[in-house]
Amino acid sequence: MSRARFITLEGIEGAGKGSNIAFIAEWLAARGIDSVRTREPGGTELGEALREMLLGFKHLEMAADTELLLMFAARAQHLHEIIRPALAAGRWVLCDRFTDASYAYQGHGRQLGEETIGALEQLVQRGLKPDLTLLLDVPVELGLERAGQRSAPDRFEREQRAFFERVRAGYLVLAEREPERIRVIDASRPLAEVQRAIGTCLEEIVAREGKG
Ligand code: Z5A
Repeated sequence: MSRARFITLEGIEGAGKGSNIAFIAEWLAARGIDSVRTREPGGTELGEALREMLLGFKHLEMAADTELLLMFAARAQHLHEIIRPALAAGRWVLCDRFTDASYAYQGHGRQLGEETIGALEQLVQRGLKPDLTLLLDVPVELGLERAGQRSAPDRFEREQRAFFERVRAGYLVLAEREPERIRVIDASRPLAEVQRAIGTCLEEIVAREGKG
């Protein structure tokens, strides 16, 4: 059996992660590749409970460190219950956000720095990283406009524009550092064009997959 791959989608709010994850699952299914679709924070019962705390309005005084630790607590459970078992069973994992979001939002947005995130990443992931990360990049104004049309704001979406500019810039720094893994896709284009670009990245990873 060839090794299952771990694919993550990243980007600021409204970049189109939710709109494209179903497309990716269908694209893979059409090529006989079974996948599991999941998200962070969340993906497990415990993780979804943490998600409610993180995104809801009940804990407005939440400290940035607390936020970061809750993200990684949800991630530890997610890896244990969903991600590692699926990969071990040969199922590809498609995840709407993962640790790059912690670097971008907590490391850059909240300005906690990358070192702390790196230490938690090491502790919780023990070397496991996504094989491919699709960074859907849009200008902040467009992302927020799209997200605003979709749903009521969550705790993050109440942040000032400067916060999202730091998050976006943080993502681009990560992509520059790991260009092989993190592929930047201009998601300000029409959906069909975005999906063509995603398809090209998927073709590459499937071809690589064939080589083991
Ligand atoms: N977070 C964190 O801080 N640290 C972490 O470690 C993790 C997460 C893991 C989770 O929210 C929050 O947690 C997130 C970061 C933080 N902050 N917030 N908020 P989430 O990921 O569940 O929610 P989100 O990022 O806000 O998702 P979203 O707003 O739903 O964005 P999206 O999934 O990328 O976009 P979408 O729903 O697919 O699209 C939005 C709208 O735009 C929709 O109406 C689409 O039809 C439309 N759309 C999408 N693509 C296009 C194109 N190409 N053209 C035109 N219209 C489009």
